[in-house]
Amino acid sequence: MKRYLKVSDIGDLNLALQEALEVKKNPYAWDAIGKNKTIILLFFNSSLRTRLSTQKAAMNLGMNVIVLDINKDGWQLETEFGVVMDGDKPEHLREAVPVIGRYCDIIAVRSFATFENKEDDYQEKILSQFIEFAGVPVISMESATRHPLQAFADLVTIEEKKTKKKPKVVLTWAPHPKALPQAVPNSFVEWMKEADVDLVVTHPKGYELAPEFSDGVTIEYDQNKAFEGADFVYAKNWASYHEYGQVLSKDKSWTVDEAKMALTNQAKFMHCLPVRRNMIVTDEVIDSENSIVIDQAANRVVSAQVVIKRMIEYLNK
Ligand code: SN0
Repeated sequence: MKRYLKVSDIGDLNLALQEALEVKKNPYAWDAIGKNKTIILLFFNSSLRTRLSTQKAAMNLGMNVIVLDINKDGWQLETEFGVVMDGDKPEHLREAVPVIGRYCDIIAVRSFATFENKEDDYQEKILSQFIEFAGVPVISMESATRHPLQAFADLVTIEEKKTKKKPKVVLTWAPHPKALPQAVPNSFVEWMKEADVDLVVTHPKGYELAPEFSDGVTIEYDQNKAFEGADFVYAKNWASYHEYGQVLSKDKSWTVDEAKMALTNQAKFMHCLPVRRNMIVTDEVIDSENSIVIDQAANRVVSAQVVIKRMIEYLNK
């Protein structure tokens, strides 16, 4: 695997799932394949799970790991082309990325949507410079439009926890004080469309995802109706796509609570974390036996390890 940015990069989902379960059962079976290979985890934004799980996955494969928080260490990077660099950014990505590519065999990068400009975000202005100039394989650790390591871990979690062949999976918008990216819901929908699940997305009007993700997906604007018979409830906030980056609602009637979970088929509760308690979900629901958010986070090591393993196999060919 040469790059990992979206669902199509993983190929057959059943094969990926099989490999994930093998890796989970025996995480150290490939502990020599990454010897003398270096991965850099480069962050433009905060991280807990992504940083730790990706580092752990790389270590399980015997790799050397460099972590760089570009806002704290290194030069502030210019990302616009053709600008006179007379401001506070001493270095351009155009040099920084290929330099890093000479030191590292794999570059993993996190760069969230900035919400400054819809086109820039949806054309992946930052990530695409990494792909173009790195000269080595690139992994997205959440880009402006997608979070594929999360979605893969979510799929593994659903596969492990499901009690029927084709579970009903509901992605629900929930309120949040800030404007959050669409990356997590975009990727979740992108993956669930290809998985063997019955997917329903529910959100207030105005929160429709970009057409490339929402096309062909069942949208139910009545959250209670959407929850009926659900086997999995995945909560997430996102800012509006159509009124780009706007918070159109903070309606607490969308918070996932026990009354809503009672409408489901004893659904498992999922969230990618970090989660705002009593905004997105009540304490009672996230602390209940049906909450699988910690298992979901644990599977982040598994998804990262499959991806890095496939990249090392590609490099070692
Ligand atoms: C990020 C997001 O894309 O929604 C990362 C999720 C994996 N979440 C946040 O930035 C949460 C920040 C907050 O203030 O709650």
